[in-house]
Amino acid sequence: MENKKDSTNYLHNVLLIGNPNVGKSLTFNKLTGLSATVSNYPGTTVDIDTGNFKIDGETIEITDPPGMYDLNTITEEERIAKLLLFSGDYDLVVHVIDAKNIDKSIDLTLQLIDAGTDVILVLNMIDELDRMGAKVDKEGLSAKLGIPLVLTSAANDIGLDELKNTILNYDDIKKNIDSNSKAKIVIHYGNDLESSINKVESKLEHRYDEMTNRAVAILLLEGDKDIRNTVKKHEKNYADVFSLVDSIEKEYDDPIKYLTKLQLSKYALYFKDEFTTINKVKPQTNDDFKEKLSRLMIHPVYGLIILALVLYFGLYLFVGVLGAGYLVDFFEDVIFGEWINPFLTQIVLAVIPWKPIQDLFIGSYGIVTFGLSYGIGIIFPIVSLFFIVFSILEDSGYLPRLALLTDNAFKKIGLSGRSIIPMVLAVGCGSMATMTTRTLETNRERIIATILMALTIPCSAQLGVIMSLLSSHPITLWIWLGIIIFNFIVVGLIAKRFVPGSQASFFMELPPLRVPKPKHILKKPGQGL
Ligand SMILES: Nc1nc2c(ncn2[C@@H]2O[C@H](COP(=O)(O)OP(=O)(O)OP(=O)(O)O)[C@@H](O)[C@H]2O)c(=O)[nH]1
Ligand SMILES: [Mg+2]
Repeated sequence: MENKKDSTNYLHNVLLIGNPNVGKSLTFNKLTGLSATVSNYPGTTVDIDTGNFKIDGETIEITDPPGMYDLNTITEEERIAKLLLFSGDYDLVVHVIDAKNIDKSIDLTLQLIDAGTDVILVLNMIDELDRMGAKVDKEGLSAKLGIPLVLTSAANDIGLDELKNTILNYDDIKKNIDSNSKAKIVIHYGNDLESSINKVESKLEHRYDEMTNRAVAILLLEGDKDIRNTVKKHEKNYADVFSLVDSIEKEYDDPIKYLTKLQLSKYALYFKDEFTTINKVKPQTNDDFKEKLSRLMIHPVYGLIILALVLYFGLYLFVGVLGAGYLVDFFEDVIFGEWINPFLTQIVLAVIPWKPIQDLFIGSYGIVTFGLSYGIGIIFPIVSLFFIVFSILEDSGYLPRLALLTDNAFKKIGLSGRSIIPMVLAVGCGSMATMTTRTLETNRERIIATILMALTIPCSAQLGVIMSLLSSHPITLWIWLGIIIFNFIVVGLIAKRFVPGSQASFFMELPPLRVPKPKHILKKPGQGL
């Protein structure tokens, strides 16, 4: 393995990849000490985070892109990860998968192995597998795949040192596996597809260094547009290659992408059956309860009742009454009114002899007595409590269920349920939420969602001001909420009418419901403020 990135400061440039919501960002944070956003819904990371860690005097650079399901990507943010993978800038890939869903994710590991990529497989969330009572045959799986394998629980700091060591000593560990494993898996897509792949591969004249020519041929046959661009750059006779690919595609009744996926899923099931005991364990009672609650959350009637309860307890009672009422009073009247303001007023009067300059700091419009007491005394408690509710919603896995519940209503304004996530995030911070519209499937949905966020949804700072103004008359809060909803519907209907494009479909994997960790919840207000 050679280090392909120009920079020589790093022993390895590691790319973390894997399905959305498997714990890549949490692993990244634990390895680097940084704080990339972590949430329990697919599509949290929409940009590329880079950091590094030191081990045995070596520095290792690590990159955390958005999640992707497959090398054949659908959304823009999935494409980011794929393009990094294609860039050849990384000499080592760490593929993180959810240990419970090995059969749904290991096909990407197989694609990577088949593409000649240096890859370490990480089975994360091993705590949840343990709780199910299931086991993984770590050595057997590693030997069969022919790659290093680490079992981790990023949330509980398990396996992270082993992961660091495996990255550091990748070459030796890999050599060892190669010399010991006898029956390493070789991907075979069936005779017809293999002969088609060979035909395309033999037409390629360039030697691709970011992946094998076989992988390039497979991606071409699967109709990947990005690989076409790469091939166009490197092959003089790219037109012949493309026409060969097009003619082969016509020989098949089904899209080749579907056929290769089908074959890979068979391998994936084999790995799950052969190297784990997941199929042999019974679901836990705790899981039964979560399953029932999950079903209620997406039920058209009970789901709305749960939503009303979440709004009432989370937003109205916790943020509105406790935050905007009691806490703001306490901060304003006691902390600033009785302690800070009188104390600072005394200091200013003693130190500054001129009234105009004194007025700059104290009095009705002073920076301290007005600016600070309103900024900190009012906004801080409301926004902090808001972010606590927010992170409970994010970490529990409620948001994707809300997305499913609201899908039908959202379709009426040209969106899909998926857009509820940027909408809810917009209440936290509009600009951050605009970034997450990247996870939406169509351009039209992205535009409509952005228009709605910009025109109708108040951000947390505005919310703080409005709540503090209106909380003494709760009825006005409900009127205000009604106006926001009215605006939302009207702007949505107008946007649907005028933004061109087709209706977005809805697909979202439901992550398991989890009790959020207090440590994560308390971290979020800090990131949000
Ligand atoms: N129980 C458990 N939960 C975990 C573990 N690792 C991550 N999580 C939780 O899984 C959820 C997803 O974690 P993220 O780190 O945001 O996942 P990601 O892969 O970066 O997701 P995207 O950015 O959407 O691609 C969060 O709620 C984490 O707290 C783990 O080892 N065990
Ligand atoms: Mg992430």
